[in-house]
Amino acid sequence: MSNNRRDFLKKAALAGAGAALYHTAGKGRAWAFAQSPTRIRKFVTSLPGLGPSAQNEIGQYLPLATKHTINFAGRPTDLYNVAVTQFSEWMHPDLPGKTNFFGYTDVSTFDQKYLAGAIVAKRGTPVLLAVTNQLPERHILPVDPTMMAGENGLTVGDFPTNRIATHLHGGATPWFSDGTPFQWFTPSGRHGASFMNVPGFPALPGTGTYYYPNDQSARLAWYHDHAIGITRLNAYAGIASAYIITDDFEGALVNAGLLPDLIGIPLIIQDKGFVPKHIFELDPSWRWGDPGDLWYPHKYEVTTFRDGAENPRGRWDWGPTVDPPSSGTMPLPRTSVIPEAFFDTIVINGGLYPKVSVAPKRVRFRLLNGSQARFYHLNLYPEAVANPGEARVGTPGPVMYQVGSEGGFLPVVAIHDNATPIPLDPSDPSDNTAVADGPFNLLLAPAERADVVIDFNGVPAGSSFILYNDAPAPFPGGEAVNEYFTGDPDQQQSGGAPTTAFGHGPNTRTLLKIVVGAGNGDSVPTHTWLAHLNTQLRTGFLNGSQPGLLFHDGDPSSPAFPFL
Ligand SMILES: [Cu+2]
Repeated sequence: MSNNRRDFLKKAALAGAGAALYHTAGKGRAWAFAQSPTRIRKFVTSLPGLGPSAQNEIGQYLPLATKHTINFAGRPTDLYNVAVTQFSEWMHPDLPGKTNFFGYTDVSTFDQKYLAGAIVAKRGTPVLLAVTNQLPERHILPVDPTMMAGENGLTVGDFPTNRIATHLHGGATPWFSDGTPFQWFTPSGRHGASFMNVPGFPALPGTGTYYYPNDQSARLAWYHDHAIGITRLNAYAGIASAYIITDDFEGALVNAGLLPDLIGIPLIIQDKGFVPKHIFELDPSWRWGDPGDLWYPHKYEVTTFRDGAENPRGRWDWGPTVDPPSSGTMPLPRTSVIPEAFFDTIVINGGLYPKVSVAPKRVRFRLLNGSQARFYHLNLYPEAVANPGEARVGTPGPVMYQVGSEGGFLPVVAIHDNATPIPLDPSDPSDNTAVADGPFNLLLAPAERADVVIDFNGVPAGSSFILYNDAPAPFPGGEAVNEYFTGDPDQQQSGGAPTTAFGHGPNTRTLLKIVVGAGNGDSVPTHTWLAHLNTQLRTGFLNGSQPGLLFHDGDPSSPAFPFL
């Protein structure tokens, strides 16, 4: 342990004691909830891109995994070797320290970065992925030891916390490679009941091997951890990366000029909380990361105590005090899981409130909602000239043409014209409830993807836009304590954050700033492009670019998509 850290812990312990006294005195200051530092400037660092050539001002980028071509099971196969390790990274110049993560890293480059290990796969060419577990014994986040984790009542506390299981989200994968919760393994090779390496591709204890046939159409998938009882923590800690499947249909669209490029700009959108310097004033029982590290809820703050008294800082209903009460509730553990976690700081590709420059043409973005629970309802608005960093809400920005989703290419382009704010349910006077059926602009639930071409043709150089989220959290019935925006009400007395200062986080609305540069636009006008693209998407769809979707129960007389 470094002197600095020991010093910090000592000071922290004192601060914690002080806060606890304050709490006892009834002044209401201490509870087990914290907000990220309030002086993080928005839109000062650039969006981390794919590969070292796309790094931002503070060295952030998304490293690709290294491909080795081998012959396996009689077929050319792409082999990737990654490790899961602990590392730290500067995420923003205004954070009080580096952030500790768990995450994938390519074994040959050992380039440890947040969301590293991106894989670009080709339809029909299988991928063999070998994952070596090099995690330390201690988890960087609060682990609830009482969660179910095995047979006969075994819980998380009965097992090591450095268990991993790699799941390809969106992959059509054989069972032994699906990385389901009981397929976990530890660095020493201890493993869950259904762990199994790829037949014919064994590995030493502490490594798991996975076989992905890639017998599916082009799309953005992602791989992330899925170990029983700690999936929420491992994925939030960073054990996740992109897995892009390309195919010939997509390549032909690129060659025909109907897609700007094969990969596009990834936008992996997540919400995170970062430990502030004064963590022990906010959250005296916090005993995990240092300032700058990831924060995670660890205490189940009940809305109503057992004696019926309301908890003004409560966040979650509790079995014994709901109506009707549930029976068999166990005592709340000291370090507890909570139903779903929302955080106050938006991170895209690991960048906090990043900015990105684009040419005045059609630009392809690959969106993934990599958040645990937060939905995003997205509109693109012009940046307010008089209020830099804020959006001119209600003024539509360049149209977003959605060409694909987590299911691959759509049969027809979905047009999001940025003229549809979240529809609010008038029966909730607090304006925190969305109409669940829409209409929506672009709505992304957790783990959903959107393949979007934004049309910047004709936009004057120097124009800037804000990708703006107005989805309640939870969705559709939200709570104000989970929403952060400039000038929001001070909610410190109800377990929330102070007012967000202009130009700074926390903010869950202004996600990304897009600045349009100078240059030539596309030679094909957008209405012509759209007509041609729609023809190709429809033809590709009907020709089986998406096998298995065309007919109900395989019956050709019953088309699933009569509108085609
Ligand atoms: Cu998943």
